[in-house]
Amino acid sequence: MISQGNLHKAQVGPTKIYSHNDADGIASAMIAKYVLPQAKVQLIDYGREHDALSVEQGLIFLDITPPPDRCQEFLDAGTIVLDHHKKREYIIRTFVDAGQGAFADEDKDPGVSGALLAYQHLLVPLNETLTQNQLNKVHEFARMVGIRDTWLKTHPAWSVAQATCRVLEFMPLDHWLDGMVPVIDHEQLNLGYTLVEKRMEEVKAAFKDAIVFTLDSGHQVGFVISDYKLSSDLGEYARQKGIGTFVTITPNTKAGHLGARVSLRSNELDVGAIAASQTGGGGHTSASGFHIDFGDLTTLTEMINPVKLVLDIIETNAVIQ
Ligand SMILES: [Mn+2]
Repeated sequence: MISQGNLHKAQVGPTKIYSHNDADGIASAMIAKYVLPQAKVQLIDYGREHDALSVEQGLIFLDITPPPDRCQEFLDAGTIVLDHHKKREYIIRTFVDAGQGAFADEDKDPGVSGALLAYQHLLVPLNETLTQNQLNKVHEFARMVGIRDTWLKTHPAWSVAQATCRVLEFMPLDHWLDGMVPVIDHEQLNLGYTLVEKRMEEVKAAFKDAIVFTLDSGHQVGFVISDYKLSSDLGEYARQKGIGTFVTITPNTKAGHLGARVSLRSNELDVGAIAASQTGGGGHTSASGFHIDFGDLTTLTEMINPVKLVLDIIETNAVIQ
């Protein structure tokens, strides 16, 4: 829970929200900003930028946790953390225990993601203007985001949930943070459906280039070099083709370093544990990610095979779900 005192501080003080750079993070930020209109919002991914975040007063982390090795500094500075990433539970719990956060467990609270945590722990206690009817609509919106974010594939609202999240990721962030009631309208939802169809075409095209390995345990692992945004749908598509674990590698360069974002999806291996074995990595049992830094671009001398590197990491750390 967030204590009354800490809620009050967030409301009156200058506030900065760091929210995860995905649909759930965007929805979490929309919901939080509605009751904290003065807050500045920055979307963030795990990796070098996240590791280097500086501690200041008035921080709120949504759908993401502060860097693990400096979590005490953030705790001391009064940072609020609302997150549901199981591999970071031990960190989130320290904030919860201090009255500075909330956690949702993927097994005990299925469907509860950052968006619903922001609804329950920020919007509801701080709301002064929304009617019960409007609150219900925001709750429904957060619920849809949670269904997609926690991958409740068999839920009857799955396709609404998918379209909701696609349109959230598609429009620029500013569009969602303009002070309106944090929900999406019919037109936006329809655009979401179109985007879901388009995404499916991209997934099929990317999957054609997949390389598949069989581990000693007999589990199959597929790889593509592609946009990480396709990773969840690629994982699902691969599963339908009988490949239980799927890895999307997205090369990038940041601050002169060559690196790659690695996104893992599986219904066989605990990919959260695999990601957690890497610096800055984390996520859920079935969906996780980490970042690899290959080194300074100007001093790299060897050819890098990111697929081999990630395959080694998986083989070393593979645990069956
Ligand atoms: Mn989430």
